Amino acid sequence: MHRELFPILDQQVYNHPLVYLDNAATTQKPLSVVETMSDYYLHQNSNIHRGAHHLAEQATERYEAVRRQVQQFIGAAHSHEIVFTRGTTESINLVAASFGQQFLRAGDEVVVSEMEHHSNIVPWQLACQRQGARLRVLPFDDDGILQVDQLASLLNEHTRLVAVTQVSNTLGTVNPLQEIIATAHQHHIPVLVDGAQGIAHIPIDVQALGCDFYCFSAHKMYGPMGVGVLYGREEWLDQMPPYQGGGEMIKEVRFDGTTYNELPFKFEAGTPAVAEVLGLGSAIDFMQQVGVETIARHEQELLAYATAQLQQIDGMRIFGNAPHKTSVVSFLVGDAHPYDVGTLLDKLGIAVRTGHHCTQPVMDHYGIPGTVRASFAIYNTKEEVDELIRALERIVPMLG
Ligand code: C6P
Repeated sequence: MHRELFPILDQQVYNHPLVYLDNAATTQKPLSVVETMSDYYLHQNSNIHRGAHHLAEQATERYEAVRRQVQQFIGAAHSHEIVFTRGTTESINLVAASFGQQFLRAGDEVVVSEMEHHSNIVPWQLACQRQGARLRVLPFDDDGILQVDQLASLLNEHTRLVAVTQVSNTLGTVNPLQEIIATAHQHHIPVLVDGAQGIAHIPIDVQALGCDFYCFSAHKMYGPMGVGVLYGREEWLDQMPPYQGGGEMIKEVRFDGTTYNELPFKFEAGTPAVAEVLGLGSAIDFMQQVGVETIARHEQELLAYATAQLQQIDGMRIFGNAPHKTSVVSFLVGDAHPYDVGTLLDKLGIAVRTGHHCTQPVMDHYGIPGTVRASFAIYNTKEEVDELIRALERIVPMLG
């Protein structure tokens, strides 16, 4: 669907039509997003929030309009709860550093899950090391289902935060956020949700969910690289110290003491990625025009179709068999190394990701070095799934 809006898809790779199945790494961008960004540079480029001139005013207004657009898109109560960052990774690092400095003390605990991306593990390890706290891990079972019934037993009076992914980028599992958040909140513990793999596939309402923080990247939802969002509830963001110092985040700077700007500017030091923020706004327009439910329905069809076909291949092992998944299939075939499978697929024009997908604990769970991962977006077709299957049938015998 809507392939005509994505000119990049219309090309040959090694004399084969490109089949782009690496959407969990990054989606392609519709023309409207690219044009919004080039239009900004061609007609409006200027620094925001400071210039007293026409271009600066226009750029500031457009930048702030996207903040309100994001607020509505994810159902936040206030636009000042939307902080623009470089992406999910920076959003999580911001919370780990700032919340960690304010609320983590020696002997405290942070809970993450076994299926987290490294971006939702390492920042917490660093924060714990700095503060003398420790990380506790909620496991998943062999189908890739989080053992949420064990969460309560991990929580105690030392737990300061639960950080969990909405969707596993490797297994595709959609986690029961409502249950996780309810359990944590019963213990008065805030929850950070890594929405990197959720935002493009599931309608989000952060107030209905009740999460305290929600993080995502524009580039996984048809938007540009280099920009993302941290949503944080006002009551938390207000109490958290600045993450970075610099222009924009201050109220008064004196050598005998500096005061900080109000939300969200306290967390937006320096010149932001204005064109990228406008591109994010355009990506939200695209998703809303198509409809998040329509995107999800189409992807679910591709997921079911691909899973059924893959299962027909001799020696196929699919990792991640939760009943509720997004459009991600991770697999291994026979003894073939995932890297070899990926390389040969590439020679046939098929782009997949191979390796540990920045989730080494998931690989350790299964005792494997990595997987081959195919992931689908709105513009993928059943014919492309057929191409993948045909290619696998050709190359698997070659790899013994
Ligand atoms: N996963 C993938 O191929 P950034 O790089 O900041 O935009 O997103 C990091 C990130 C955080 N959490 C999850 C669940 C993710 O999937 C990702 C990015 C990509 O799976 C690149 S490693």
